[in-house]
Amino acid sequence: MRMTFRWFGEGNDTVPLRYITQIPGTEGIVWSLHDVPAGEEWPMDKIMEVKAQAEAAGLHIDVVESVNVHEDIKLGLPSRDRYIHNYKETIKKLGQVGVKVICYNFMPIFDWLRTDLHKETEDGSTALFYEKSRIDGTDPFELVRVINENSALTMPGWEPERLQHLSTLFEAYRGVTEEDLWTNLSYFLHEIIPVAAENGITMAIHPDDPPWSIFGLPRIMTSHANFSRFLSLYDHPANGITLCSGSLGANPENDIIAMIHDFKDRIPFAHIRNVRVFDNGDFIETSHRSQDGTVDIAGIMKAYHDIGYTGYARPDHGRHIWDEKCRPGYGLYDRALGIMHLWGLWDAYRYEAGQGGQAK
Ligand code: DNO
Ligand code: MN
Repeated sequence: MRMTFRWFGEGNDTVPLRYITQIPGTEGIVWSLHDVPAGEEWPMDKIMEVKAQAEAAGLHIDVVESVNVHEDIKLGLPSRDRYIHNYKETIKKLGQVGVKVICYNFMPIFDWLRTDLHKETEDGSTALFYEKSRIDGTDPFELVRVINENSALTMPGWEPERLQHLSTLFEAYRGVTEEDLWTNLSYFLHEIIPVAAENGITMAIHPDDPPWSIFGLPRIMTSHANFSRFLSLYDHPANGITLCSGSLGANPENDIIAMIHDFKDRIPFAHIRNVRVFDNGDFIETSHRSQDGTVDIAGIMKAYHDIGYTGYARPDHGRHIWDEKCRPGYGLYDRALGIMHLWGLWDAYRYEAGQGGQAK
């Protein structure tokens, strides 16, 4: 397992790179060019800038999250070919600088969605929270306004420039079904996977978060069956999955341990985090420990251990603890604790299997 840490870029993240280097066993950043709009080709000089910064801190840039997919591609519009062309050019450039995995998602309009970015918990920490009834009965425009007002830093997928076109986007998705989305995803994969393969890159789709339809928009990367279907759309090792335990775990019917075993050769990147799901469908993000949420993180790490996982991993979101001021979900403290918990489990399983306490 190769541990990484998401970093949003100089001036765009509260965590300095040298702090990341100091987290035990953490070898690389998970990065993106957050100021390049979806659909545009990434400029080489900006890619090189991040590479130089990371390497100066002793970290690699093997994993990119995300190269965002333009809405016209998800919608299957004729203009998609221009954006797919740009996507391929970006893949080629990332291959040239040694990137190995590109994480992306295929969610219409919204990336991950929560109703509260700072929900107070019993111990005084705050965490990302999803209140189902508020989403079910809410006007999406109002929600976007509130979320953006409460966030000091713009979150990926929530760029104000993009969201001001929200009504046009909703209009465009009217009548687009899940089957349409599958067709458009398949078209995209057939275009980009060969380019990724030629350039030494594995594409890794992220599950939808939460893994169900919101505001009537279609969502397909939600379940075991749908991930199987995804892998068979283009059956090639360069067509992989970012297995995110927190996103999939928001639906307790998802058996993540079974997915790790069934998809074992197709998981280049693991997001590992816990959530607590309540009976009414609400969920809150918690510490990584199995006891603190409803996702069995210890069982998940055992599964990764048992398949001999050699891919990349990151702790994904954390709570906001010790009064840290940070991007929602992306502080230093809880994610660093998460990494140590994951390594603790990993090392114990290795030790137990006679693979040595000091093995990687
Ligand atoms: C949620 C997070 C997401 C993820 C993007 C990937 O679990 O990991 O923000 O980064 O959806 O494209
Ligand atoms: Mn994730």
